[in-house]
Amino acid sequence: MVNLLDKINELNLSRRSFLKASTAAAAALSLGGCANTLTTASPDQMANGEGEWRTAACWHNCGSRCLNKALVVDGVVVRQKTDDTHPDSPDFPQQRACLRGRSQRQQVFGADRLKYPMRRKNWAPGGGQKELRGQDEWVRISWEEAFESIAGELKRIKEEHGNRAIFADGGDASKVLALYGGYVSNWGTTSRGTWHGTNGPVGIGPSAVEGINDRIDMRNCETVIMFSMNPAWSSAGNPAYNFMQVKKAGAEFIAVDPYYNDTYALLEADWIPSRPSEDTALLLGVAHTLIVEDDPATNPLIDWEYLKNNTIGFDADSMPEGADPKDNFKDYVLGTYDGTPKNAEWASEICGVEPQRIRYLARAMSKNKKVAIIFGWASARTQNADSLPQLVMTIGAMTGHMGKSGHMCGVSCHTGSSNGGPGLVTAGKDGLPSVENPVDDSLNHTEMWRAIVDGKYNFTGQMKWKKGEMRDIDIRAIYHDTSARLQTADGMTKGIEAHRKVELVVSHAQFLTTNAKYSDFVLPLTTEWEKLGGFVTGNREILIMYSQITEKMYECESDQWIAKELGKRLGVDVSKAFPFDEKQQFFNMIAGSKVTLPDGKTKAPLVTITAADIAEWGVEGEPQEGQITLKEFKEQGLYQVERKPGDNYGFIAYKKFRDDPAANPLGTESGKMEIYSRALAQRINNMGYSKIEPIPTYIPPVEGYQATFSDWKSKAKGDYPFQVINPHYLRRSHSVFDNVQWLRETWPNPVFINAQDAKAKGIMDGDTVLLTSQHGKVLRTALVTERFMPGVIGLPHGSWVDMDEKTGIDKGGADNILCGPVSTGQGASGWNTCIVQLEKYAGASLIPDVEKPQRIIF
Ligand SMILES: Nc1nc2c(c(=O)[nH]1)N[C@H]1C(S)=C(S)[C@@H](COP(=O)(O)OP(=O)(O)OC[C@H]3O[C@@H](n4cnc5c(=O)[nH]c(N)nc54)[C@H](O)[C@@H]3O)O[C@H]1N2
Ligand SMILES: Nc1nc2c(c(=O)[nH]1)N[C@H]1C(S)=C(S)[C@@H](COP(=O)(O)OP(=O)(O)OC[C@H]3O[C@@H](n4cnc5c(=O)[nH]c(N)nc54)[C@H](O)[C@@H]3O)O[C@H]1N2
Ligand code: SF4
Ligand SMILES: [Mo]
Repeated sequence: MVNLLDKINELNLSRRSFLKASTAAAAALSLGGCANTLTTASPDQMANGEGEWRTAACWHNCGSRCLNKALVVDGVVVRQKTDDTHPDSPDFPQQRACLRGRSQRQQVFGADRLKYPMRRKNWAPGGGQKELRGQDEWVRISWEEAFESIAGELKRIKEEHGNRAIFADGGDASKVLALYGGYVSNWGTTSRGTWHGTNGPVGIGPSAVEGINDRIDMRNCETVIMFSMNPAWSSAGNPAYNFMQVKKAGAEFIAVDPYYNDTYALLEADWIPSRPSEDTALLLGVAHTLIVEDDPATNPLIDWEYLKNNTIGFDADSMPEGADPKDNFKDYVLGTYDGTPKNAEWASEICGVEPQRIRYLARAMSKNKKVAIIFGWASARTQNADSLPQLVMTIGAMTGHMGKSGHMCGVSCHTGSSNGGPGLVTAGKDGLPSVENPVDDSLNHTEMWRAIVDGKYNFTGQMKWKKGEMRDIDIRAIYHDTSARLQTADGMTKGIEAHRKVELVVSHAQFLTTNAKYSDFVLPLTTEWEKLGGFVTGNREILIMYSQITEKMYECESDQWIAKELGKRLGVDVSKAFPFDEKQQFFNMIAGSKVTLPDGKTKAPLVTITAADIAEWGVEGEPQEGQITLKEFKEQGLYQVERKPGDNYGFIAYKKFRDDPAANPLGTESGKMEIYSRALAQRINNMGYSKIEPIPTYIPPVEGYQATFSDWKSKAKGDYPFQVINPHYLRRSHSVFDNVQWLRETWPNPVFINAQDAKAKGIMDGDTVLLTSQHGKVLRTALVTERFMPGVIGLPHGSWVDMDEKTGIDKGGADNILCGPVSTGQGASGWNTCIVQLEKYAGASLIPDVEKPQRIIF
C-alpha cells in the first residue's frame, strides 16, 4: 500500500487533483479513484507507450465472461480496456466487458479493502458477547494471533463436541478441516433451481447442455419464445448480441415473464405478463390447448411421431409397465378422471395470463414452425417446481421442437445463454488431489440456518438425493472460506440468529461483506489481480487466461496460504491437500488446456510449451505442441474459436436421440424422455420435503400466488398480498460489486413496483417503502413502472444487508431478509416464491446507497 502511494506520488500527482477526480467524497482514498486521475494526469506516459496491457481477471459468477485489460504503469493500473484482439463481427464477436468489469479497479483498489487480520472487540474464547456479532467494533491483530485464536477454538470445539460441530463452506480451509477429522458441509440447488434434481431422471441433459442448439443455428428459428430470462443483465457479454442476430435473421420474439425486462425490450418481444412461480399452471394450460386444438389433418400442432418414438407417459398407450394407464399426462390435462380440465381458463386464474393469450402461446409453438422454447433458470428457482423442467420437456416433445435445426426447447442461461453445445476450448485441471471429508453431514441451504438454530435437519446426502433421515446436529463453529452464504442463502433472518448462536465465526474476505460483518475473526484476502494468474471460462467458444496485475496489497493473503497456515497450527499434514504450489497449479491448467480442432471432433492441446518455458517458470512439466504459444496466449489473454455458418462447431441438442432413440438412449430408466417418471417421483418423495406425481401436475407453491389470499375461493386477500421476485441486477454479480461507488451511482437498486399497485397504496416514485414478509422487513426506494405486472414486485438480488438493530428493519434491501427458509421437493432454493405486504414507510426516507459511508475499517 505504502509502495503504491509512493509510486503515485512519483507520478507527479498532487493531492488536490487526486481528490478532485475521485468519484465520491467518501471514496477519496480509493486507489481506483486515483487510477482514474492518472489516466488524465499522465497522458505523456501513455503516449510514450509506457506500461503494459495485462489481462485482468473478472472472476465473479456473473453469468458471462469477457476480456478485461489493465494498463499497468510501474505497478499502478492507469486505465482499463476490453477486447480488441480481433475485429468485431456477428460470427466472430469480440468479448466486450460490461460496466462491472470496467469498474473492477474500483473494487481491487477500493478504500474499503480489508487490510489486516481483525478480531471482534467483544470476542472472548467461547464467543464472548455473541449478540454483538454484526454490530461490534474491530481490533487489528497479527496473523499469528489470528491463527492461535482460531486454531485454539477449533481444537477446543473438536475436543468437546467432535467434528460434527464444525460447519464450513467448502473452500481451501475446508480441505484442511477435512484432514483435521472433517466438517459439516452444505449444499443447495442455487442457480439452476429444480433443473438440478429433475433433469437426470426425466431425460434432460447431459447437465451442461440442457437442450438448446448453438447460436448460429438459432438464426434459423422463426419464433423464439423466452421464459424467465434476461441475458441483457444476467449474461452481460455476447448473448444479447447473439439474440439480435436471430432477430435480424427474421425471428419474432415472445416473452413470458412478470417483468418486461431490458432483453425483451431490446428484441421488441411480444410480452405475456405471467405471475411468478406459476409457470407450471400456465404450461398445463398450453398443453391443454395443444391437445384440444390439434388435428393432424387440418391443424397439426402436435408432433405425434416424436411423442411415440422418443417419450413415455404421454397417454394411456405409452405408459411404462406396471403403471396404472389412467395416470397418464394427457388424461390429467383433460381432467378425464379428476373432473378438472387444465384448460386455459383454469390456468389463467392461477398464472394471470388471459385465456386467449394462453391459446395464442400454444398456437405459436405449432410443430410446423421453427420454434425455440427457451428458459432462464429463474422460474425454477421457485418452491414446489420439481415438475417444471419435466413439463417444459413435455411441451417441447409435444410440439417436436427438439433435435432439429431451427427447433429447440431447453435452458438458455448463464454462460450457456443463446449458445448451446459442449465447450470448444477448456482449461486443464490444477492437479490438486481431492480430500475426502470424513463427516457426511451436509445441510441443505433451505434449512441450513434453521438446523443450526434448532439442532436438527433432514439428511439427504450432498446432492445425492438420498432418502431423508432426520438427524440431530449441534454446530458450534461457522467457517466461511468461499461464497457469501449468509447473504445469498435462503432465510437470512434465521441466518443472523444462527451466526449469533455459535461459539466461533471466521471469514476470509476482501471487504466487510455480510459474512465478514457477522464474524469474530476476519482474514484479509488477496483478489485475483494480486495472484500469479489463472483461468476463467465463459461461453463455449472462449477461454481467458489472466495475469497478475498488482503486488499483494496490505497484509492480504490467498485462501490457500491461510488454509496451509491454519493447518500447521491444527497439526495436520497440509501437503496432502496442497502437495505443490500455486504456480505449479496454474501451469498444470495451462498444460492441460484443450481445444476442438476445425474438424469439430478432435480435441488437441491448446498451448505450445517449450523446455525454455518450463525452465523459466521453474515448474515440472513436459514440452508440448499446441495451437498458440504460451507467450502469445499470455499477451492476448483470450483464445477464441472462430466460428462461421456451416463450420463443424454447430450443435443440435438431442439430434442423435431424435433420429435413432434405440441406438442413442438417454440415461433414464426407459432410455426415453419420461413424461411419466417413476424415478423422479421416487427421488423427490423419498427426500421427504414434499410430494409430487410421476407426471407433471400443478402443486400450489407454499408461498405462491394462492398464498396471497386468505381465502382462495372467495378471493379475499391475505396479509401478504404481493409476490416478490429477485432479478439478478446489473450493478452486481450477486453480492459482489455492491460496494463499488461508480456502480452504486449508476444503478441505484430501487424496488420495482407496478404503477397501479403504487397508486392504490399512495406510493409515488422515489418514496421510501417498507416490504414485510413472514420472514423479515426491508426498506427500499420505489421505482414506479408499468414494466412489472400488477401484484408483482421486483427486489434486485444481492444487496448487502444493513440491519437497523433498533427496528429490526433492513435498510439495505437484502432479498434474503424477505425470502424464508422454506424446504420443498428436492430442497430447491425457491427465492422467486415470496409474498409480502407493501406500504409507504412512515419513518425517515432512505438516502441513496452511493451516499452511505463505505465500510472502511482501517
Ligand atoms: N434471494 C435470492 N438469493 C439468491 C439468488 C436469488 O435470485 N435470490 N440467486 C442465487 C444464485 S443463482 C447464486 S449462484 C447464489 C450465489 O451465491 P454466492 O456464491 O454466495 O454469491 P457471491 O456474491 O458471488 O459470493 C461470492 C463471495 O466470494 C467473495 N470472494 C471473491 N473472491 C474470493 C476469493 O478468492 N476467496 C474467497 N474466499 N472469497 C472470495 C466475494 O467477496 C463474495 O463475498 O446466490 C443465490 N441467492
Ligand atoms: N447482473 C447479474 N448477472 C448475473 C448474476 C448477477 O447476480 N447479476 N448472477 C448470475 C447467476 S449465478 C445466475 S444463476 C444467472 C441467473 O439468471 P436468470 O435466472 O436469467 O436471472 P434472473 O434475473 O433472476 O431472472 C430472469 C427473468 O426471470 C423472470 N422471472 C422470475 N421468476 C419467474 C417465474 O417464476 N416465471 C417466469 N416466467 N419468469 C420469472 C424475472 O422477471 C427476470 O426477467 O444470472 C447470472 N448473471
Ligand atoms: S459480464 Fe461478467 S465477466 Fe464480463 S465484464 Fe461484466 S462482470 Fe466481468
Ligand atoms: Mo447462480
